[in-house]
Order: sequence, then structure tokens, then C-alpha cells
Amino acid sequence: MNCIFCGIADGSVKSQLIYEDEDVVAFKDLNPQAPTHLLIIPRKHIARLSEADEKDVLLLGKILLVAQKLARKFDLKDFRLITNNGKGAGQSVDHLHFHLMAGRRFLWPAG
Ligand code: DGP
Repeated sequence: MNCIFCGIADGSVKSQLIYEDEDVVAFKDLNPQAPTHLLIIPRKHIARLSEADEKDVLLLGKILLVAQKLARKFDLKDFRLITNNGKGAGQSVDHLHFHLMAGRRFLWPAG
């Protein structure tokens, strides 16, 4: 399997790493859409949220708490946390990731 985000997680692909622990990695998005735009991923390869299952419940919760920790660390009061699930929703990398974005106004509903 040739997965760019698995490469970032194992260090074989360069990235601007912001956070890592035994389960979760966060790094700067290559193509930022906001002044702060981080990607938070599980080290485990899960293609998208719809492919996670009950075994991943702690991992998914941990990702949310990492997002909270990073928002606190960077003093982000208003932020958006999203995952695109499937091509039609805008997913271009098939490894579960959450976009943590802040520093500009966001429209709702999301485009
Ligand atoms: P999505 O469209 O939701 O699948 O988001 C994928 C994001 O990943 C997109 O905003 C650009 C980013 N991205 C793609 N390849 C790389 C990479 O090699 N390094 C980094 N840092 N970000 C990447």
C-alpha cells in the first residue's frame, strides 16, 4: 500500500510535524486553506471515517482530544474541525484525517 499519510506518520515522508504520540500525528497541511490549517491523523491506516469500527472508539476520541489540545496550544478560540468522507465530499487522500482550521471566518453551511 502506498499511502502518503502513513509515510508522514512513520517519518519516511517529510512534513512539518506539530504533534505526535503513539497513536496520533498532526502536521501542517501542504496546501493551507486558512492561516492555521493542520491535519490530524491516526497512525493506523483507516481509509475514511466510514471504515472505522468499534475497535477504533478510543482512537477516534483521542483524535478529538488532540484537536482540543492543539487548539489550546495555539490559542484558537474559534476553529473548524472537519473530515471529508469520500471523493464526493472532497476527500483526496485515502487515510482518515481531520482538518483543524482557524484564523479566518468560515461560511456555514460549508461549501
Ligand atoms: P482532503 O481533500 O480532505 O483529502 O485533504 C487532504 C489534504 O492533505 C489537502 O488539504 C492537502 C493535504 N496534503 C496532501 N498531500 C500532502 C502531503 O504530502 N503533505 C502534507 N503536509 N499535506 C498534504
